[in-house]
Amino acid sequence: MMTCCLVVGFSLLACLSGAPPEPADTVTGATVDAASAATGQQGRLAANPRQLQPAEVSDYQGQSLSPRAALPDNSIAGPQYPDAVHYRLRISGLVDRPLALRYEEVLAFPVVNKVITLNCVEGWSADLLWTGVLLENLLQAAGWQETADTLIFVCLDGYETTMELAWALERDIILAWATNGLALEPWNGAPFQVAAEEKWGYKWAKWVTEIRVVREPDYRGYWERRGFSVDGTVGWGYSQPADDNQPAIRN
Ligand SMILES: Nc1nc2c(c(=O)[nH]1)N[C@H]1C(S)=C(S)[C@@H](COP(=O)(O)O)O[C@H]1N2
Ligand SMILES: [Mo]
Repeated sequence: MMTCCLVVGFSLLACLSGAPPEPADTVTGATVDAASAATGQQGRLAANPRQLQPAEVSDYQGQSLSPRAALPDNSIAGPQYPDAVHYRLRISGLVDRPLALRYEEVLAFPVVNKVITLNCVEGWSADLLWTGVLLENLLQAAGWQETADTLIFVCLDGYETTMELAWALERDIILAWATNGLALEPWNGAPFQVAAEEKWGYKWAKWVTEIRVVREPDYRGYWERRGFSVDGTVGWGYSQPADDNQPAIRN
């Protein structure tokens, strides 16, 4: 019954967006309030545009999850409030069809669920259930070009970070719209956060507004310019300059 609501919800969204209906995976026990997601509430993608669960889930398929509230907000400019009416996820650069997708158009892509650990270089980590869409599916829709090798994620707060295109494809990296069964909110990255599996937290771009498909493997985002590695793989050493005035350390 609940699964049924999800499928109906997604078909409805697919119709609204004009995209062909896609078979949706199941988010266990989820329901989707398609109407409020389509219109946005109070003109914003505000708190809980989609109430997926009556409450946050604390375990998923036998794996226990960290509470969302355990995540410290260490972002460069604090919560961001995307505008539901004007918000677009842009996919630009080395693509055949540049896209500007509305929130509900992104949600109409097939749903993927994964429990993933987020590790911040500050020394904390958290295991959450991440729900979203494959970057690969978004990139397919835009038709990425052979020459591309890097994705630059541009965010509402001016933050930027990158990911190797091959990594995004091989590791089935998702652009997440929910954690622990609840939609992302302005305090934790709404509408979308990159769940950058096996990469340090600074690679998990929040409040994403644009994915630039480029051939620029050495491009440095916000923290990369301040000395953190471009690759950002967890477990590899990272080095941070003593202050921002020092030249950035190369990978
Ligand atoms: N737009 C944006 N994304 C961002 C950041 C930021 O400041 N701005 N901080 C990064 C860092 S350093 C970390 S550790 C993670 C934290 O993600 P969380 O809020 O889901 O724990 O977000 C990353 N994504
Ligand atoms: Mo971080």
